[in-house]
Amino acid sequence: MSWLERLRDGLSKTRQQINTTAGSLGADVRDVLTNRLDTIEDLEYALIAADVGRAATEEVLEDVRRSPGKKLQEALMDALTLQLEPDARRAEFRKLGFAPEVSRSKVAPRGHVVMVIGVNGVGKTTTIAKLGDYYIRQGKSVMFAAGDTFRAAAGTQLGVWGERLGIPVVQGADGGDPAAVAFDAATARAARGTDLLFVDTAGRLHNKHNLMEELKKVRRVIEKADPGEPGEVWLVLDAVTGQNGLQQAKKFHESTPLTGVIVTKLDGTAKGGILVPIVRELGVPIKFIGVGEQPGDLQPFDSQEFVRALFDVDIPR
Ligand SMILES: Nc1nc2c(ncn2[C@@H]2O[C@H](COP(=O)(O)OP(=O)(O)OP(=O)(O)O)[C@@H](O)[C@H]2O)c(=O)[nH]1
Ligand SMILES: [Mg+2]
Repeated sequence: MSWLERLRDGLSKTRQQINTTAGSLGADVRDVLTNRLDTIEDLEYALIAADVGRAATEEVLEDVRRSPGKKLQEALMDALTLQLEPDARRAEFRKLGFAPEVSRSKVAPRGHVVMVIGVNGVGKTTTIAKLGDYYIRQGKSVMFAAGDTFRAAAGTQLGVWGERLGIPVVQGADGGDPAAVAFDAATARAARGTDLLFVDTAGRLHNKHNLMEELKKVRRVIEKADPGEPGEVWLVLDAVTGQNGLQQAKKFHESTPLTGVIVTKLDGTAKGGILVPIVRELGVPIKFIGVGEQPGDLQPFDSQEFVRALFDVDIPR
């Protein structure tokens, strides 16, 4: 299965929820508004169940009502694509009444050091491996820092990936100070002139004060080792956690300001809509999405492609 098929497949549960209105998705919006208002109610329910969130759902329905000339599915897809745009663009395009053409772009990190953070088991370490694979293919030189000194096997896990991908890994002592590993790695990256350093961190709950302080410290020492870095702080979020994931993201963002979010495990959730409130309420862009356990299963995020996959509509290539 290609990653796109896996994404479509993964979003099928979310799609099924929206398809409570299946018979009506092909209908004209005008007809729905005059004869089948219950369809709008069904839609509202489905969007909320998919974790799109209240504010976004209201705007989506408003946009649909304002498009009597479109088919319901088309109006819905345009409105959802807009909800995945950053604030300024969203406001601008909602005024114009259509979705912007966005092309799946390469994600170029700002600076050289990317901190990768998140709660336990969301997929940080495997995502770092996939990112390494992605950027090597883009012709970049890459290093990893095994900054999870908490879980005994974590350094080995990243080490194995590093070996497989031919990416050097800066290791620390088990139980050692994660900030020390980050400092060594950031110093080594600057000295070697490597393009990108991805710093793995131990999984932590967003409500554990000490652990959040530890993240700030890791950030500070990277800055000390290499002023101006880290250029990026990416939060990895497991799509399966839905609204709880959104709460996590808010807490992490308060403690260590995020520059991007990576949503993993979109291959197994009915909560695909959670991407919408992440963009809206955090104002942080989604950089990549993960749809499986293989390296190629991590892909740069594209709002149109995502919405098309959600509705199982063919994507012109
Ligand atoms: N199905 C699926 N599984 C994934 C995806 N991304 C990661 N995983 C799996 O999730 C599990 C946990 O991945 P890790 O990378 O170890 O997660 P982590 O966040 O580093 O975990 P801790 O370091 O323990 O906090 C592994 O079995 C991964 O293969 C994804 O997009 N889809
Ligand atoms: Mg890990």
